Amino acid sequence: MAVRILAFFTLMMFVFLSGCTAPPATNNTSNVTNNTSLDNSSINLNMTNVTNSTNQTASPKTVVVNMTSGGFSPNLITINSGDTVEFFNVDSSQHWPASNPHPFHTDYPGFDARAGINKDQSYNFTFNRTGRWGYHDHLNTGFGGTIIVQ
Ligand SMILES: [Cu+2]
Repeated sequence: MAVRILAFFTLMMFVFLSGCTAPPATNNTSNVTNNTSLDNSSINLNMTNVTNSTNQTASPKTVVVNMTSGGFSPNLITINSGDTVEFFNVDSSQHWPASNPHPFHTDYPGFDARAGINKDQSYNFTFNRTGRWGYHDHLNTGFGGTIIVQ
């Protein structure tokens, strides 16, 4: 009789202990699953950002600088390498954008309209070299500007 009571007691202890330990094991498993899915969404967001910044640098753009009776407007711009600047003459007088220094235009060889630009005409130049490029109006040397190429 004492053996049967002991056996019953032992059996009940086993059921009790296994009943206590089983639920936490299940919770741990679901926590691990949740953490994994959070990591995946973080990785996906980062990949989306990389794709967007690649697209922005891959498409060159054209930025307009007006040549007015009072000089270049705007006279300071920042562009990306590969972008084009369109110098558009809105003035009745001719203007001639060219790299500094006057009169040799040697800081950025090639950046030189080589002639006066008439009203409603433009001179386009594509900047492929990074740096801070000063320029002036070869016909009105008091007018100047800066193009930062990054
Ligand atoms: Cu000049």
